[in-house]
Amino acid sequence: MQDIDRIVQEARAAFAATDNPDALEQAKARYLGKSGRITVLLKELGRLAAEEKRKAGAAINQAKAAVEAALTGRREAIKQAALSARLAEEALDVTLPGRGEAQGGLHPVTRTLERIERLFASIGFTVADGPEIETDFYNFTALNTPEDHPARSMHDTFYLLDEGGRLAEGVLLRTHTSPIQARYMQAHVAKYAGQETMPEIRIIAPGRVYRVDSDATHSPMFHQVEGLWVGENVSFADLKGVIADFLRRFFETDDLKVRFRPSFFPFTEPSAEIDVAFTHGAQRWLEIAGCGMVHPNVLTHAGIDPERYTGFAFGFGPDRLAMLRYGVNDLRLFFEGDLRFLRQFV
Ligand code: 2NM
Repeated sequence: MQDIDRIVQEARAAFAATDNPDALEQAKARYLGKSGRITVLLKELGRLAAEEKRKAGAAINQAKAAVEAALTGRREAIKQAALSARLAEEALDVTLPGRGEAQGGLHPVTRTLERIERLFASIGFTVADGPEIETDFYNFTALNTPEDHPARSMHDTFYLLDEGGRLAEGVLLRTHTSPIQARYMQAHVAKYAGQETMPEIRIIAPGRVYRVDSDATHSPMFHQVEGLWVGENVSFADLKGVIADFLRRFFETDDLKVRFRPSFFPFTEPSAEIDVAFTHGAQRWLEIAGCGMVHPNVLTHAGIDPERYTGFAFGFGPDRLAMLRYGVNDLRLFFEGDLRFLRQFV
């Protein structure tokens, strides 16, 4: 009987020493399995006399029940320990503050574009757009730019490759937004074909443009806003009035000094650069846009009779305008996507 009590104690100790279900089942087999110590005792009962058998049998069954109880208890304890460990590991701190919703905002160049569009809309201009991958025809030919003009060189313009890696013929990334105006004029003429008079064209064309250029004041991608007003009796005086009025409203300076300096563009004649006077101590003239009277060849390409209609066009760099308005000295900052920079304008 001493033996039996010791076996029960050993079984309890063996179960207590396990810390996972597999080890526990192995320990169980050593006591209750086919050749486990309790099972062996039960098998040996047959050799005893009847009286002895009854007494020993009762004691062994009691011991077996005790071992089974210890086993069940340990199983439950291991299960609870595993659950507690998992609860601790996967604990959620519901008292942590939330991350909050990120506040979005418009890019400073977008805000500047919208401001320009709003100011021109107030004097009857609508917004037109067109593709960023342009044809050689709309980007250059329709705009009176000769075949040998430097703007057409690989050095200045991004050309495209076809699927075989060869230069794609006749297409490029637009180098200005003027092709929008060339397309618009052509479509306008088609729309009013056969009518006695063609309504005026008054559009601005904002968008991304691309040139092979990169430094503090040039980005390979930048923005332009071009404007076009075509009709009967549209003059250079109208051009000066519209531009000067726009700049005074844009910079919120009624006595802003604006200067038109003779220049050259293939698509306008005469042409001018537009300078604005800024005074930081001394006065400085800053070039802000180009403009001119639409060249007769450009009107003719669009199907407009240059003897009857005239027009003016101009082109601004909204990135430059945004730099001036917000006091930014490196253009590239606008296009690096650094939120620490961009957040300042929201
Ligand atoms: C500029 C300067 C001068 C311009 C010309 C045209 C078009 F299509 F009518 F011919 N669009 N934009 C133009 C004229 C653009 O940007 C500096």
